Amino acid sequence: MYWEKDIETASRQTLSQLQFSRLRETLTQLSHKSEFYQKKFREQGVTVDSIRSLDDVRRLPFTTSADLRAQYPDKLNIVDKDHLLRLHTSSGTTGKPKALFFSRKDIEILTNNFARCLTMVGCTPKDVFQNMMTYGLFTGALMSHYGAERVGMLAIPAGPGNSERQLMLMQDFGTTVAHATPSYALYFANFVEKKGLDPAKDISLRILLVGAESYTEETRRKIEKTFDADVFNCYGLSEMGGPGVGFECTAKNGIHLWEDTYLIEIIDPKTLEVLPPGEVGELVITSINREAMPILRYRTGDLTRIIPEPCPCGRTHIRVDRLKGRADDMIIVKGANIYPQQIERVLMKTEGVGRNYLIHLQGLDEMIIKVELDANAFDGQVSKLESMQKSITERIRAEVQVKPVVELLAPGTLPVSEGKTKRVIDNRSL
Ligand code: DLL
Repeated sequence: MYWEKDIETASRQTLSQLQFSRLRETLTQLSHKSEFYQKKFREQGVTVDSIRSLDDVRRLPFTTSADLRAQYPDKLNIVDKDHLLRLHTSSGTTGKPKALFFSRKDIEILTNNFARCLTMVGCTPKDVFQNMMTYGLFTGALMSHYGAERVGMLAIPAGPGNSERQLMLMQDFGTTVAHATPSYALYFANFVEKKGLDPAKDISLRILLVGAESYTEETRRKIEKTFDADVFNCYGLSEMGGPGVGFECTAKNGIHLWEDTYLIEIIDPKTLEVLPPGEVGELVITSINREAMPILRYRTGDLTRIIPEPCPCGRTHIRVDRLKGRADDMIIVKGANIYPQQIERVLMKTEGVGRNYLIHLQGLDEMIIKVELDANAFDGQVSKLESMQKSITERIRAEVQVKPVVELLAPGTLPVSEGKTKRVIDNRSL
C-alpha cells in the first residue's frame, strides 16, 4: 500500500532533480540566514553557486553532534520565532541537550512522511495505534502520534511503562499496532505472560513498529514469534525530525530512507571519504526540505551500508541495512573490539534464552553477561542450566574472542528503563 505512490516510486532521475533543487534552496537559505553555516562555507571555500551537482555535496562541511550542542539554545534556527511551532531536544548524554526547532511546514512534512511509513507497512484507518514511546521532549512519540492521526488510525498516547495499563488499553480498545523500543516490547511480553496470558493469543496486535534502539534480526524474530505479529524496523534521529526518517517495508530487508526529504551518504568515519554503495560506514544525512533548522551532512554515528539492489516492493528510495550499532557503542575488553550486537545475536539465537540481557564490565577487565532465561528453561534441571551456561560462554568467546562470565537469571529480573535501554554498564577500574 502506498501513501503517495508517485513520489514513493519516482524514477531516479526525478528524485535526483528534486534533491538537487531542494539542496540548492537549502544552501541559499543557509548562506543568507545562518551565521554558523556562513562561517563553515567560508572555511571550506564553498559558495552556493559552486555546488553544481548532487556529487558536489561531498564538498560541503560536515555537521556533528558537538556542533549542535555548541549552538545551543537556538543559534541553528534560521526562521523568526513566530514561525516556530515545536521544540524537541535530543535524548542522551549529560550536559546541554541538542535543541531542535520545527516550523509548521517542517511538522507537516514529518507528519506526512510518518504516514507514508505507516501505510507502507500496512496500517490503515481501521487500526488502533498504541504509542508506547515516551511523550515529551523526545521526538519518538509526538512525531509518530501525528503520523498515525494523519493516516486516520485511532491513536492511543499510552507512553512507555505502566504495563498493567498498557495491557488494559490493548485489551479494552483492541490495539492492532504498537510502537515501542525492542527492549520494552520484550519486557512487556514477560509481563503479559506473568499474568498467565499468551501475548500471541490474548492481545490482538498484528504489527509492531520497533525502533529507537539498535537490535538484531534474531531479536526481531523473537518479538514476532512472541506476539505472532509482524515487526518492522523504524529508524530516525531527533536531529532529522525523529522517527520516520526511514522504515522497513513489507519485504523486511532494509530500511527505506525518504530521499525527497534527505540526502544520504555513507562515509568512512576515519578518512571521511564517501564510500561506494554496499560498503559499511557511517550514515551521513543532509536535510533538504527543512525550514527552521536545516542540517548539512550530519554525522549520525550510525553504522550501516546502502543496499544497492532494487527493492521488490517497488519503492525507489534508497535502502540501508539494519543498523549495525553506533561507532561509539563499541567496547574494548582485553584488547578486543566488541559490539554489543554480536553478543545479542548469540544470545537471541539460543534456545531457552529469554528477552533481556546486560553486559557488565568490572574489575580489571572482566565481562559479565547477565542473561534472562525463559520461564521453562529457568525452572529446568541444574545440569541443563550448567550446560547452557557453558555453551553460551563458549559461543560468545568464539564470536568476540573474550571469555565472558555468564550469569543466568529468571525472566523479568533485569531492569528496563522507560526510555532507551542501556546494554552496557562499565564499572571497570582500568
Ligand atoms: O530515537 C528517534 C526514533 C524514535 C526512532 C522512535 C525510531 C523510533 P534519538 O533519540 O535522537 O531519536 O536517537 C537517534 O537512535 O542515531 C540510532 O543510533 C538509534 N536508533 C534509532 N532508531 C534505530 C533503529 C530517536 N531502528 C539514535 N535501529 C540513532 C538502530 C536506532 N538504532
